[in-house]
Amino acid sequence: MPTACRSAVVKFGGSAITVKSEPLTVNWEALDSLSEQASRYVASGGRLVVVHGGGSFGHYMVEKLRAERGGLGPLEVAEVQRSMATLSLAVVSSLVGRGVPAVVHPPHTFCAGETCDYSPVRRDLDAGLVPVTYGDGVLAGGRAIIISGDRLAAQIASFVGADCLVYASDVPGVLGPDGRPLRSVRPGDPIAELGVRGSDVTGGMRYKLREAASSTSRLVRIVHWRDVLRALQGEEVGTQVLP
Ligand code: IP8
Repeated sequence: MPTACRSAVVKFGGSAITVKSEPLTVNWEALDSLSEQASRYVASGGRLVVVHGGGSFGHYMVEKLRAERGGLGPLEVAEVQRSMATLSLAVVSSLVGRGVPAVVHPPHTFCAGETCDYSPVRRDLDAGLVPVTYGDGVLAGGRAIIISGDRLAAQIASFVGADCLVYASDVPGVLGPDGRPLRSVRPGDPIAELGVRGSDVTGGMRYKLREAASSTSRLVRIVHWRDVLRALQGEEVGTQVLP
């Protein structure tokens, strides 16, 4: 199999791997498909880091706790972390079940506020493992900070020198104002304003584009979750994000 991307960071979007309208529900069809594609990529010699989003785990939990308790203190941060750790175990189980040596790196162990030290992720990647991390809640100075997986993915891609950064979504790419997927996009370009299904506490497509465009990877794409392997093989699927 030709591999255009020798090393890659793939973000499993929360919109893809969870059922956003159903609290705390994994979309196993999408997650297992992504794991299968990751497995084939790794078997072909690709170096891989997986980052996943919060979907109906992290986003739902943050919104619920804010509404019920008026804000996020230490106990609420612990509850957000527990919900994300639960989802990460589903991701790792799916990957390991397909022969991918996936290991979890909870971001609250290597991020102080929004400043993260990605050395443990690179160490495990260099050792031949597939590090898995995710958007999370961290406590900094008594205050909860929600770190987006979109940002972690872009920063890790730069830190480990990944050729490619691929965001897997539940839509076929970034949609233009006419509702059709764009072949390429820059952060300031006009795009469709999509209503959010379920909760989103970190910022939607414009935020994703800004973060994606900030990475040093030579190829950055936003694709439907079915098309991740094709993107890693160099096919022009989804939308290419330009700096
Ligand atoms: O879905 C959000 O991560 P994202 C994580 O990558 C939480 O933005 C805890 C809401």
